[in-house]
Amino acid sequence: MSERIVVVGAALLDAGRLLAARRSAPPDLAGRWELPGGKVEPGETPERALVRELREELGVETRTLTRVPGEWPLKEPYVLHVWTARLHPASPAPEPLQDHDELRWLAPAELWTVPWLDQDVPAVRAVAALVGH
Ligand code: DCM
Repeated sequence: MSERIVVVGAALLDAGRLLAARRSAPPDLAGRWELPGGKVEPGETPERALVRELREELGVETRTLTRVPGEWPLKEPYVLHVWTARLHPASPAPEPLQDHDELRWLAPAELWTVPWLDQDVPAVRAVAALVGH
C-alpha cells in the first residue's frame, strides 16, 4: 500500500484573472495547461510548498490565501490540492523558468480556451465556482 503524496497547485489570481501554465515536460504532459505547483516535501506545509514551487517555476513571490475545497487524483500516489494565491505587490511578473513554455492570464470568459490537463479540469471548475468565474 502506498501513501498518497500531495501535489499543491496554485489558483494564482490577479485582477480577476487566473494564471494558466503550459507544460513543456515530461513528454506525456507537454502542451497541456495546468495550475502551476508541485509536490509537498516531507515536513513542509502545503502553503510553504506552493510558495517555494511558484518561486522556482515562475520566479514570483506569492502568498497563499485559501484552500479550494476538493481533492483530485493524479497519477498514483499523487493527489492534487489547490490553493488560491496572489502575487506580492513587489513580485516580478511570472515567467516560464522550468517546466513551462508559456503562461497566460485568463479572464473568466477565457477560462476554457486552453487545453487543461485532464486531471486539472475538475480543479479548475472548482476554482471557477469559488471565485465566481
Ligand atoms: N501535476 C498535475 N497537475 C498540476 C500540477 C502537477 O497533474 N496542476 C502533476 C504533474 C506531475 C506531478 O503532478 O506528474 C508533480 O508535478 P511537478 O512535476 O510539477 O512537481
